[in-house]
Amino acid sequence: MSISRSGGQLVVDALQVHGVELIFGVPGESYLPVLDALHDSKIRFIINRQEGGAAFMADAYGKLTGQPGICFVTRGPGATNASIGVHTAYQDSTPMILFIGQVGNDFVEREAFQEIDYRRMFGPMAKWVAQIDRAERIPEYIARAFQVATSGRPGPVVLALPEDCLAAMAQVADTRHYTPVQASPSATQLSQLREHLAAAQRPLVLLGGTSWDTLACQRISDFAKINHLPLACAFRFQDLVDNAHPNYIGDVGIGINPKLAQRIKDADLVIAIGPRLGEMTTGGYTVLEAPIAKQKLIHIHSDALELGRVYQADMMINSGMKEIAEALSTMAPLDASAWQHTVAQAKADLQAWQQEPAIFAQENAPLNLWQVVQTIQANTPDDTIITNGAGNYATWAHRYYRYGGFRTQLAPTSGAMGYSVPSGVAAKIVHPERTVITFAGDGEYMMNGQELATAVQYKAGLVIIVFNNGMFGTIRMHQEKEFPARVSGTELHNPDFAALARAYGASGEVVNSTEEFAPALARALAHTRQYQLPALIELRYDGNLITPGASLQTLRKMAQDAGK
Ligand SMILES: Cc1ncc(C[n+]2csc(CCOP(=O)(O)OP(=O)(O)O)c2C)c(N)n1
Ligand SMILES: [Mg+2]
Repeated sequence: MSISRSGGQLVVDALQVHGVELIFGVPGESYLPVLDALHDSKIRFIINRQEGGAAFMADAYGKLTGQPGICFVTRGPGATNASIGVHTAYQDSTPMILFIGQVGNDFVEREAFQEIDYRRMFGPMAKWVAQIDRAERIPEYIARAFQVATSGRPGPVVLALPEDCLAAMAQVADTRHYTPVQASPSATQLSQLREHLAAAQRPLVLLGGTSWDTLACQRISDFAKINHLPLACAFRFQDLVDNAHPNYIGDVGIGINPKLAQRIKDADLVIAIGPRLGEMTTGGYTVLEAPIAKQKLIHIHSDALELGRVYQADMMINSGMKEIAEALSTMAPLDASAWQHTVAQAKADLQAWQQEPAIFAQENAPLNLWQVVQTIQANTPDDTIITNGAGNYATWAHRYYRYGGFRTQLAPTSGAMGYSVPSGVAAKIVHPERTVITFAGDGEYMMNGQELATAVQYKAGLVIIVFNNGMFGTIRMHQEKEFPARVSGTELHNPDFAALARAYGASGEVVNSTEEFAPALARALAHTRQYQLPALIELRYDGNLITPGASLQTLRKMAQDAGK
């Protein structure tokens, strides 16, 4: 018979059974037995400054490794703070497990201090929510949590741990390591897919979603190359292909290259491998019309329930990404003479789209943000990880940075602000040997900028670039389009970000002009390497530079001319 262990010890032992080495969180007295068991474990507990930051770090960990990101938080207040990360993991299909200390069973249901019913609170934004009421069942619940978080379409699981359950002693054996389960395409489906492709004139492959790994991405890139297929990536999954790959033709998201949108509309076959086909990836259901697209559509997804949810595709294949990639890598090459020429055309469209926009010259702008991205690209290794949250500043990365391949991009498809800094810090902790550059808006930075303290504490030497335009730019942009010249609720009076960074123990510099940026970046990179401490560069620029294509003034005038 196994020895008697506390609930807290059983939780930590179960995590170790499943290979966990790194976890994130904010402590609470609600889970002291877990904290105590961690004391003698090999698990590294990264202590965050706010649960939103902790949950975003767990999401970033899940995206980077494919293993569930683990986050520990306390009852009601901790859990509510962490919810943004759970929602993001759900929308982004990221494996994650959130453990919450819960009110003991002696007081539960009395609206005890900080009590919330997590099943109801997290029900719509997690794959599975449960409460473990008996210490003997902790190994079973945790094994299932790992199983659920990683199988099919990955996502978040929430487990509540009542105080008395963590304190209780139980004799129970450990489980085995979990085994993620994914579907595979059948031989019949593969031969049908091949027939559709053979009959096509203008096929296009669209990649997205999670449960990929380096080999699967390589296999799909090779499949595209051998068959001369144009390869696009869905919104914020643009690192599934090395962007320098000859077949990569651009990302399908907000502010899509109009030529790429037209190319998808004109395609006669779209093979969507992995993405959910939501409005960000379909131009609000215009590039692919719902429920029946004009193009022939083959939708391949890891979740059977995602297939047919919106699109009644011509073929729907339930498959994991590794499984479909392996299957496609063995497919006999097709005669590509009908479409072979389109790859170079589409690549040329992408390259033209990535040229310097005219706006900086037009506006006589001292700081050229396109040049900023070029400078970053030229001075960092190909495996650099770029992170960002929501905001118009992200466009400069998405459109002009050429991502170096699998897991060089961490960005929330949920469009959550506040993701940039925690994901950057987590990336640097997971991969200390890689360069990490975080793009943050001035609004966005303030939502989780406190995690700079976490970066300093754990010596995570990332570079943070704050795009300070003095406003919630995205909302101001929409405001000018709908209600021109009526600025309301979108202005920001900011602290001195560089001075603030120095107060945290990071380096901090302000850049006002293009010439200042390259030396500032060199100093920041040197600082991160020499001291393993973060560096922040604040870019101060005129808020009129809102998009690469049009200034705020132009948008205002267009709206006024349209009678708004
Ligand atoms: C948590 C959260 N709150 C609010 C929003 C709505 N929102 C989207 S972008 C944006 C403004 C972002 O401002 P900033 O970070 O300064 O970037 P900018 O657009 O100015 O470049 C807001 C408020 C959001 N997406 N997420
Ligand atoms: Mg801003």
